[in-house]
Amino acid sequence: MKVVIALGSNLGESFSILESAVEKISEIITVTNLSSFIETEPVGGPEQPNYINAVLIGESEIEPLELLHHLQRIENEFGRTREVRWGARTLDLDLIDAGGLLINSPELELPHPRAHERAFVLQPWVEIDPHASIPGRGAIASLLSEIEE
Ligand code: A4P
Ligand code: MG
Repeated sequence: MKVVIALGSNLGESFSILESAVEKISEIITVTNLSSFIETEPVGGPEQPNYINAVLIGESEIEPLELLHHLQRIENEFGRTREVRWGARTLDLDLIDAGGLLINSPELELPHPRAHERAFVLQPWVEIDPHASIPGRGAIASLLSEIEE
């Protein structure tokens, strides 16, 4: 199943954190496309540093919920030291889409409920898959141009 994962970091050595995260993710799924790492202004939350964001596409043999648990484990591998030192997260891994499945459980919502309104997800995603769409939301290129207006 084709899966889309968004990566973000705004504390610590964000570039190398994201690079290591991609390596760890590639131990679980076959990564087929990786976007550029882009610097983005924080959306929501308190005043905080800019983020580095990226999106990857992969081919997964495992179920979405199990994949989410792997992503959370990887977050924690970076998070433990991070939480002690910085009191905030250095790595956020969101599952954006998994084979177009619609899932609405407390633990996992697919497609990701906020992806369609976030340039920091749509822009790197368009770069690697310009014709992709979000089930129920539309083509990501159109969604991105609506935000940018
Ligand atoms: N969860 C449900 N569905 C999903 C899914 N599709 N993918 C649940 C991942 N997790 C999902 O996530 C909270 C809960 O969401 C989890 O328990 C999981 O079961 P979390 O990662 O622990 O917390 P969070 O990420 O702080 O919460 P939230 O509300 O998901 O935050 P967002 O929406 O991820 O926003 N600005 C820029 N420029 N770049 C960013 O990357 N990121 C955020 C975080 C805010 N502003 C940003 C960026
Ligand atoms: Mg998250």
